[in-house]
Amino acid sequence: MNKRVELALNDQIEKEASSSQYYLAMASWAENNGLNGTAKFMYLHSDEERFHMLKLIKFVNERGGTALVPAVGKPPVHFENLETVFSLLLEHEIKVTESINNLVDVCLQEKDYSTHNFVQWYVSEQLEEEALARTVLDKLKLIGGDKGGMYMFDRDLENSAIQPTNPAGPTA
Ligand code: OFO
Repeated sequence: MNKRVELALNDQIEKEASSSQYYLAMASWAENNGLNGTAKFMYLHSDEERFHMLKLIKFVNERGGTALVPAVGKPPVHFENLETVFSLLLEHEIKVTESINNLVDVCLQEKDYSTHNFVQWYVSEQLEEEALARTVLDKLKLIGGDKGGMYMFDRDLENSAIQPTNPAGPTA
C-alpha cells in the first residue's frame, strides 16, 4: 500500500476512534442528566463512529498495510447544556469532513484510485452526519433555553427517526 495513503488512513482511524469516545462521553453526560433521548442518540452515534474506525482498520490490513490501533485522549466529562453538546458535535463533524477531504486529496495525488473509491463512502456519510447535526441544532435554537421545550425535545429525540444509523444493530 502507498505509504502516504497508509499514513492518511491511519490518521483517519485515530479520528474515528476519538469521535466514538467523544460521543460516548456526551451519551454518558446526557444519561446522568436525565436526557434519555439524547443519550440514545449519542450512544448510537458512538457505535457508528466505532464502525467507521473498524471499516478503515480492515481496509488497511486487507490492502497489505498495517492498521495502527490508536490511543485516544480523555474526552470531557461535563457539558454546559444540550445546545453546547450539539454545537460541539457539529463542530467536530466539520473537522472530520476536512480530514476526509484531505484523505481524498492524498489518494488523488498518489493516484490510488481504489482507496479513493473506498473513501467516497465516508464522503457521503459526512454529508449525512453534518446535515443531521444541523437539523437537531436548529430545533434546539428554536427552543432557546426553555426547560419544557428541552424536555419535549429530548422525549421526541427518544421516539423519533432522527437518529444516527447503527450498522451493528440497536444497543441495549
Ligand atoms: Fe465517522 O463519521 Fe462522523 O465523525
